Amino acid sequence: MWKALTREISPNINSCELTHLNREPIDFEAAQHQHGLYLEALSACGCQILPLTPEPDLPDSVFVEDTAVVVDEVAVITRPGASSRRPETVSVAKHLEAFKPLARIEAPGILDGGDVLRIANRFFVGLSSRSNQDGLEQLRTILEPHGYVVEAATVTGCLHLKSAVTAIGNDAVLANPAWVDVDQFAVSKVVEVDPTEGYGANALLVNSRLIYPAEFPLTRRRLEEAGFEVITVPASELAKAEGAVTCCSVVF
Ligand code: CIR
Repeated sequence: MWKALTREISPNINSCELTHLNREPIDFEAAQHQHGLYLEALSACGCQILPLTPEPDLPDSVFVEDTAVVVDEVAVITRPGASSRRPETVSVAKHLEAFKPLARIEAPGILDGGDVLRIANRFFVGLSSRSNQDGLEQLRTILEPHGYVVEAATVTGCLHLKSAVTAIGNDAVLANPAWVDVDQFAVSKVVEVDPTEGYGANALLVNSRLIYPAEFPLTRRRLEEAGFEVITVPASELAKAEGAVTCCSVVF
């Protein structure tokens, strides 16, 4: 069975890191409600939810994706680019060691899971403000012996590579071409976001279905017209913290 590592939202979410957005108040209760619907969507897609220990003092701790990259053979504990987020990895490592051998990204490497795009057995690492060449090379050293390919990707204008592009199949991506050149992924199918929905490139693929924010109906229509099954969840509150749907889980 698929497993989804998740964590409840910190009551200090309003002190989250922000890079590209201006701070807007996040309604904690509304965010919790939306997060609950997200967990339901994960369950509906066949995932067993694995809740991590809450970390009320770590504002961004709901965004577990950034703390680990998990494949069948190994769980890679990252070293997040924002130093305020590094303590989040302690509980994640403790939880994942029950399931997989662990490997770790070490200083001076930095790597956020949000910058790690997996398309079949290829991994693309966005060299952003949160992930560097050293982090990429460490990830390559860990994953290549298991048959994966790890490459760099260029991204601009947004926080993470997966703000700009996500995998929606083994040979297909959803992308915002204003932030990323999709040619670098060499896939045969590209769905572009509607130009008015720049933040709409983040979809979470689970068991052939896409968990997708309700806030981007025009892009949703594009996905459905292209034949994808889409489950929408309201995700407006955590979007104010620069989080989207992939960010709130590690699915393995
Ligand atoms: C941060 O800046 O680290 C958080 N406020 C948002 C992280 C979102 N994570 C993700 O896209 N994977």
